[in-house]
Amino acid sequence: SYSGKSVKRLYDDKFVTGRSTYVDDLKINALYAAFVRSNYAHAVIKRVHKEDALKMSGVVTVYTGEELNRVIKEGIGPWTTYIDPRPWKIPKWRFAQGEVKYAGEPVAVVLATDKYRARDAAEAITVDYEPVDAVVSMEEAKKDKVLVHKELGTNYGYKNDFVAGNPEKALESADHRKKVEIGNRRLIPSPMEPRGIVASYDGSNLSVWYSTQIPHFARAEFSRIFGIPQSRIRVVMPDVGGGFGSKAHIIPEELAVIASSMMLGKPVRWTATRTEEMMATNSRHNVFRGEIGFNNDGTLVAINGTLEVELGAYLTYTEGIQPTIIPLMIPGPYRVRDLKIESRAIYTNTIPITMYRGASRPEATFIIERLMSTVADELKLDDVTVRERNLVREDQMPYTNPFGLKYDTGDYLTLLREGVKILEYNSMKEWARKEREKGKRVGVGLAYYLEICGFGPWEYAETRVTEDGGVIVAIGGTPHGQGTETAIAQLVADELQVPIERVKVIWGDSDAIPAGTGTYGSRTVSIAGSAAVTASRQVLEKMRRVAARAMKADVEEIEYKNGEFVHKREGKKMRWEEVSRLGYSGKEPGLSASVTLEGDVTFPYGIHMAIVEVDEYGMARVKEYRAYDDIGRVINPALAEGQIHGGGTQAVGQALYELAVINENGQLAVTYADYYVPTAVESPKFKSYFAEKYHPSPYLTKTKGVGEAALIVGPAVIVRALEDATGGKFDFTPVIPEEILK
Ligand code: MCN
Ligand code: MO
Repeated sequence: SYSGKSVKRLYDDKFVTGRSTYVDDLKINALYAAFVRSNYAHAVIKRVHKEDALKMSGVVTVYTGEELNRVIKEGIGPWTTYIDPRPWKIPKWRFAQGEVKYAGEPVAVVLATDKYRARDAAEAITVDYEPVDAVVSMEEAKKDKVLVHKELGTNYGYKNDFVAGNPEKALESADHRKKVEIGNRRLIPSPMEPRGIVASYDGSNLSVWYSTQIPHFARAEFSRIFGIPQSRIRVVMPDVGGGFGSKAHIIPEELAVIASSMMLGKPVRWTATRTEEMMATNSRHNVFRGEIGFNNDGTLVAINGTLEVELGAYLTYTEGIQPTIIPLMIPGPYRVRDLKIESRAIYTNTIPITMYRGASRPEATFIIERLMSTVADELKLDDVTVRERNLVREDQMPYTNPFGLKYDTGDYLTLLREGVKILEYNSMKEWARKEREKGKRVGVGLAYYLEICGFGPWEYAETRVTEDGGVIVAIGGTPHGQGTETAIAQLVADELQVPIERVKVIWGDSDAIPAGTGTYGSRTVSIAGSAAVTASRQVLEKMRRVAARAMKADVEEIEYKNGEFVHKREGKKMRWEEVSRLGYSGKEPGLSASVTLEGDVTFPYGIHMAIVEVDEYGMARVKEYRAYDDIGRVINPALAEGQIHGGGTQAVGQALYELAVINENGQLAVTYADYYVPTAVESPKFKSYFAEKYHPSPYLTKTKGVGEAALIVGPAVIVRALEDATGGKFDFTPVIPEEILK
């Protein structure tokens, strides 16, 4: 069988030889779009001077919000798959018209015959602005003195209290109380391929080639926004150079490209420059302030605090999940049941914030793991002991957390104990202590995580057997770097007992795959994989029927094994290829089956450890990163490990290097010269292990997700190791050299 083995990624030849096709590589005779952007965080647009640009050679036209919004009928909405819009205050978000709300917001789009002409012309456009009061920090925005959106009457987009038990009483009776402040500062998503889109409206149908994680959702949204039926929209996702969540929402630039194509009746394209990519979306700014109560034995008994999540100027599709999922997951794998989290989301005149790198789970994990370490420090207990005393016990499983989430399967305590051994935590800790005695600044830290992932509500898959016995599997999931397609081919090849070379997995074209939800929340191998296995079973049933008819037998008499349909009574046999050819004889119902499979969340967990070294300039390096995870059944260990490596490297960035500075004028004040995304040079040496005695998810595949594991727990792990190395206390990411040296 293929599952459980490190089968090589199936479609990588083109990537390693530079023949892949990203949106920008598509050869389409299209006009190029370039954007004029606001330097002001908040201003009234008085006049856009298009005249000079329009005279330039190759320039076809210039549009502003007045023209574009005639076509962009509806605003960008919340992600109603996961967000209940009712507690929200949501401003209408279309292309800027009359007013800009953040520095970097597009004000006009130039359409020209090539990208250089388009960009030159965009530079030739001047805009008369009348600056108005802006509010560029959460602290200011909370006062509600200056409003980002007057019509909302407040900067609070969301207010909701998550209460369980009686936190006040639990605080009163706890042996100790302690005030805490924990948070993450702003990040910039930096996918290898920046955003890109080509839109072609031919008078009746709209085709969009799009660097996205959510082609079908995008189709539905384009349909709603532009008033075109979904059947007349095709969204194609070519090769996508990563996203980590940041390509699961739609931005006004992309709507402008589509609107321009509709108005001109010509294909229009745009690929973000790196600078534009930085201004298109930011991510992850939040602070938790509150108080905890804990007892002498190290048990955490109460959490009471306020969570503030910055939204930027608008509510992106995906950011809306943050103020609900973060509180729900703050209890993590621990037994604490008396909590109050006042959850708030706040608009500011800054670049809109989106989910990225495991949205909500890294924040919740950072908060609860910092709390565990705080308890350890206060009581002079070690990190492992404190976690041992707080973890949910196996006999409590399935465990319903204080906010009602049902943790499916796991044995958290056993994994902790095994992990401490496998990762050699105690000996590494001792080694680091000795190194420090010699004057080196090295430290070892660990953290535990429980992740919610594998999100439903459903996913689509179709299995089709071709005339010659090949297998095409169409999935609604949309791998964009993970390699999930290879794992799904493994699952299907096992289910059908055919060589994997025969199986092709396709995705990301809404005309070829009628439905889909997308790839995010580490859901794809579980939900799309289970859908593909289900569809494959159904096709196999059809083939048994075909074989039965051909061999004049009852279906029950036909057994399928290793590519042969056997008539159990008579011993007659038919080969897979014969049956598939018969399936196309014109007398049979065809050899395909499609399913939309319902699914639910699942909860992987694990313990990770890091070894950090700090130099005399306060530059910290993660030398080693070790992980021990229970992700249910592992379909492809190499792919799963690869995810730990990628996630762990990004955790290094978030913990130590990546800080998106917004200046007092609300402008992004970093470039990639000082916004430091870790490369291979900064990535640690990895050791990654998966629990052999795993706890399966309820999915057919028995899998839980791993796509975000290391970036969910990594920041807490690395910060803890940094504390060990320096003796400092750090509650905000990233911990930059200035703070380390303090
Ligand atoms: N896998 C496995 N066994 C399991 C679970 C997973 O072998 N029990 C393998 C899968 O086959 C797949 C990979 O691990 O190759 C991740 O699978 P899964 O956890 O199901 O996650 P998804 O396929 O749904 O991918 C989404 C996840 C998310 S949410 C982010 S964010 C992220 C991540 O994947 N973005 C990525 N990893 C990324 N990797 C790359 N290269 N690029 C991104 O944008
Ligand atoms: Mo994600």
